[in-house]
Amino acid sequence: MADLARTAAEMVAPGKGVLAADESIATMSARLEKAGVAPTEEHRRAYRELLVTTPGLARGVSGVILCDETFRQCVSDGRSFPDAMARLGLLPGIKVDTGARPLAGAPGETVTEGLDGLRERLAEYAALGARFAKWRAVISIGPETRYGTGTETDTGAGAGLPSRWKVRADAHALARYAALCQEAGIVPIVEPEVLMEGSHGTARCAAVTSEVLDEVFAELASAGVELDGVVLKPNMVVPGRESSETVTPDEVARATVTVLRAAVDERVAGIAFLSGGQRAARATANLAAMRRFETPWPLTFSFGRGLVDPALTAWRGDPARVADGQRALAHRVACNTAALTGTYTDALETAHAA
Ligand code: 5MM
Repeated sequence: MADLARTAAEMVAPGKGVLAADESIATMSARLEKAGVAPTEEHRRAYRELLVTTPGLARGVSGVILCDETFRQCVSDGRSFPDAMARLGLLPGIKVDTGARPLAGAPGETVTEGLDGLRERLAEYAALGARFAKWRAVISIGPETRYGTGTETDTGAGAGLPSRWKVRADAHALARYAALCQEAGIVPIVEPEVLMEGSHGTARCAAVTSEVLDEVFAELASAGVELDGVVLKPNMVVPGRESSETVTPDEVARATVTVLRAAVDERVAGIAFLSGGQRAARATANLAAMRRFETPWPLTFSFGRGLVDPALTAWRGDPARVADGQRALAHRVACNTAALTGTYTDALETAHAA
């Protein structure tokens, strides 16, 4: 167990975060197409090589999460991605869930799958060099039910979601995954993501995030998961994308830390936020604002889009623009590292564009 706790502490070491580059083949292909790049296996590989070989990446990034395809690919010098990363001082991580599928008994809701054969897959990933893993549950917030008012939102699609059954099913799967990871000597990133899609306000996001985290920690306890060998990857508490509510980074930080303090066990090794589709600079500003609050665990980033979107746009599949893509990623890492150390400013944010 001491090894797991050491690895988890390394993942959330001061001034460092985790890069999520584990988009599934379908998601990565869609993002490449949107950027005007043909969605081939070689482009997915080349893009991930650009990311992990960014000069100086390990100064602000402790580890990188990859998907199965990338984990088995090689960088240009012939080394496997996990080997190349280890040499670059980056912990290799692997996404082991197989995605969200419709949940029987919960119309319109999903459960994240991937437990079948997971023990064997984890043993193989450990042999290939995986030091940590990730499993993401996705929770949608539907319109609030207001029984008896006769309005359309009472019974409209998704009203009242998430259901208890969905929350329990995802929490149970996360705990079984986490226990299997620890058995294999791999640190689990536990990611219950409450999505930003919807018109709900901050209060509803806070209530749903609390409910989800309470259930996750109850299940982790039932499964005997050692919390100092776990990194939690939650959403920030923010209003839905279609909400008219506006909030400042300080308000996001206060709402988020309040929920986490009440729900997250103090023994957890650290908390690494996802960006959730927020604008990259906004996710960083929110993270910077979290520093004003004391917490029993280190807080950091495990952004996907919030780190890599500008790099993909700068690269656009052109080998001559690899250095541009790497500069864009290095800039986002520098901004987020500054957010962690209290040196994030508007000037730093705009420095790269200038
Ligand atoms: C990088 O994207 C991850 C994999 O997504 P799919 O399995 O849907 O292809 C995703 O789990 C990501 O790690 C989290 O959503 C956090 O990423 P963001 O972009 O929200 O920080």
